[in-house]
Amino acid sequence: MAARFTGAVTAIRPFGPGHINETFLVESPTGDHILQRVNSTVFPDPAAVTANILTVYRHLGALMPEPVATPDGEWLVRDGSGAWRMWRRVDGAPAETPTQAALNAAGSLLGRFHALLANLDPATLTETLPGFHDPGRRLEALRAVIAADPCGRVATVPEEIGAALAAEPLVDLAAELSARVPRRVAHFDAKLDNVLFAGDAAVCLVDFDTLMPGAWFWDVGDLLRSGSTAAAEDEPDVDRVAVVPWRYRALLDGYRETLVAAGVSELAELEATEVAGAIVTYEQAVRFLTDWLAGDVYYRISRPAQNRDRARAQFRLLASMPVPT
Ligand code: GN1
Ligand code: MG
Repeated sequence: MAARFTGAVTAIRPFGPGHINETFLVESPTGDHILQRVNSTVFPDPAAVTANILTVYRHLGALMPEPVATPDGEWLVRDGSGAWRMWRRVDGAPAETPTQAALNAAGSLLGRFHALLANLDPATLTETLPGFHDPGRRLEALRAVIAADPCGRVATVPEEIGAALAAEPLVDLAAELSARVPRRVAHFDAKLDNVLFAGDAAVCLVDFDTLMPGAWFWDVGDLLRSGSTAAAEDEPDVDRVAVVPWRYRALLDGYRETLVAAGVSELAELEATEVAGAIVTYEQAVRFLTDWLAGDVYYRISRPAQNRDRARAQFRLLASMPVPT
């Protein structure tokens, strides 16, 4: 498949830690490329996903890797196994142990990304995964799987289920904020792993499949969820999972300073950033817990009980997230 895009291929190998798509690094005489097979269970309309990406790429012309077409001008190639697309590889990598400067730069990059998207009409993008960021819908799905208990796993996570139900006020808070802020174009998977760095400089964002119309605070929340702790998303030792205040501040200050300087945001959007970390951490915890109870049907796992550990770690993180008083 890689050759359909690049012609000659010198090497190809699996690449990156994604939970959804399959990703490969392709070396070719024209440079390094990233090839991906879109998970069509998760993304039923890869053509609409691709159209969203091209709309945003043409608008920005920066801060994201360049999509690559086949010599015939196709952005998406289907074969028996799915739909494939390619990007030019960017010189950069996710941060292993980000410094304060790197986190500040990541926040600032997201602020710049949002600022540049402020004048792109969200109606030009398709809502490819309706209700993607919607903790109320996610909690309903959790309740349904608890009731059905298809794998007999409910008894393995009483504390996590309790935490999910106890934090339900965050559902209403998210709905209130969503109603108050403008509809924008957002990334919708703006975790720290999706920021590439060269040293402490944040070079670009990656993983644009979830680009959709929606509120910006979901992106800020995802960056805070993923970047405010040094613990892995699936850390089995939950005592190691907590928000590190300087990390949290560096991310949020970087974001807010850049966005405010650009003069494009509304007050309600800036206010929403203060609770976005808690909201997105909660939503993600509920999603991982749901998948554990459902039998690991959504998120790819590389070891048993990984989704249980992911859920546990996210609930522990939530407990140390700044929340409204
Ligand atoms: C998934 O594809 P990947 O691994 O970057 C998920 C995100 C979650 C993330 C958690 C389409 O992203 O919503 O935040 O895992 N993407 C989709 O790491 O569900
Ligand atoms: Mg993703």
